[in-house]
Amino acid sequence: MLRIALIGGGGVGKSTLAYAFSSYCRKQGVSVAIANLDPGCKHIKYTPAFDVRKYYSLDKIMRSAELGPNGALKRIHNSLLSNKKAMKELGAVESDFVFIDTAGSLELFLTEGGADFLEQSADLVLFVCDNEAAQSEDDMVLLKAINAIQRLKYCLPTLTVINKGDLLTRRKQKNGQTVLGGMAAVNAHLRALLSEVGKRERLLVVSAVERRGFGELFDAINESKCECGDLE
Ligand SMILES: Nc1nc2c(ncn2[C@@H]2O[C@H](COP(=O)(O)OP(=O)(O)OP(=O)(O)O)[C@@H](O)[C@H]2O)c(=O)[nH]1
Ligand SMILES: [Mg+2]
Repeated sequence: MLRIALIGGGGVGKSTLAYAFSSYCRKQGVSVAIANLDPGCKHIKYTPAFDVRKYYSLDKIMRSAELGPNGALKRIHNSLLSNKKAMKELGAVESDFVFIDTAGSLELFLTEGGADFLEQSADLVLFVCDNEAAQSEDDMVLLKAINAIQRLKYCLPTLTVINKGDLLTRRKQKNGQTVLGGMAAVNAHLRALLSEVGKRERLLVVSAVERRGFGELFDAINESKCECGDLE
């Protein structure tokens, strides 16, 4: 069993990816379950094997504690770790792959109590961002840095997944000159990485809606198993 947390900013496509990629994995003969860890979500496309909304309501906590959505989310995550019933139910979800679909907040996991939750409940992290975060070569360096910070924070293997690959386009400079952007920037970055002997880093580009890049993502997850301590 491999427990895979999808984390990243709001609206980057974590839930859509969890839904679409799980059906791809099933076609590869892998059993999959998805846990919903977003207490504020209103619609989910998949049937969750665990749903945090059974235990917490973001709206209720916002009202009762007079907090905004981020504060309420933080409070729920802080309480979740000591909620034995919820953690037991989440821990009892069994499948080859268990995807943990989290709420859109990177700070929750980088600087708040969510990091402890991740370390206890996941073996591998998919850091999901979208086309907006992959517009230039500088963005690639930034993504690499964020990946490194995450590995430090969680002590978990982390794959960076650029979703909405279908929307990656070349960007233009203000003076009309075309600069390397979008998919071209990703490719240039990968070429530079490949030229460095011994580098194992990858940037995975997928499109959850067009279901592209899933083969590479599936392979990368399987290759991460060694790093996760799952050597079968
Ligand atoms: N073009 C495009 N749109 C996508 C893709 N994946 C998701 N979306 C759209 O992006 C929007 C947000 O998708 P979600 O899956 O809800 O994103 P999320 O990261 O789970 O959002 P939060 O849970 O609110 O943080 C939806 O309108 C999706 O249809 C993709 O690969 N390409
Ligand atoms: Mg979501």
